[in-house]
Amino acid sequence: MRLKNVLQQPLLGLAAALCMAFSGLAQSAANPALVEHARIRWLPGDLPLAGYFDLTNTGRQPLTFMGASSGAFGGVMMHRTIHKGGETEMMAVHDLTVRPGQTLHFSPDGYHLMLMARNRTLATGDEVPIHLIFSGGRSMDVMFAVGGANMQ
Ligand SMILES: [Cu+2]
Repeated sequence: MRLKNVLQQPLLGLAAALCMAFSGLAQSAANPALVEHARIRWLPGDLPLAGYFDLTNTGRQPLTFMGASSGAFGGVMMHRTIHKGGETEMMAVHDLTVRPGQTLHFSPDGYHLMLMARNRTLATGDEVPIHLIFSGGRSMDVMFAVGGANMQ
């Protein structure tokens, strides 16, 4: 069974925090993201690794994913793989907005997290925490499972 991760509450001012404490509705409204199938494709040596996941907006407002960071890597970027005239290239992506009810599939043929400069040895079966950042000061920590080089 796969772990499901829900969005952490945003950083809040005191007034908003008090409001949250008395309102279950506000609290559920603060958790509009569901992340599933979080995985990293392992490659040898110091090669950058790619991270994939499925991101569902469970809220009623558009959800904007701003990128990620991880203590396990020197840098994390968001990329999109595109095919152009028989060539495959990657372009940097600044942010992605997910419509209410929409699931965005990060995959080898599309969006991915580019995980650079790993600062420890990783092997298939390891789990790596990655901090996913959303607009509005919201974020969530997700465990990514390291899979084999042929993983999709
Ligand atoms: Cu890339």
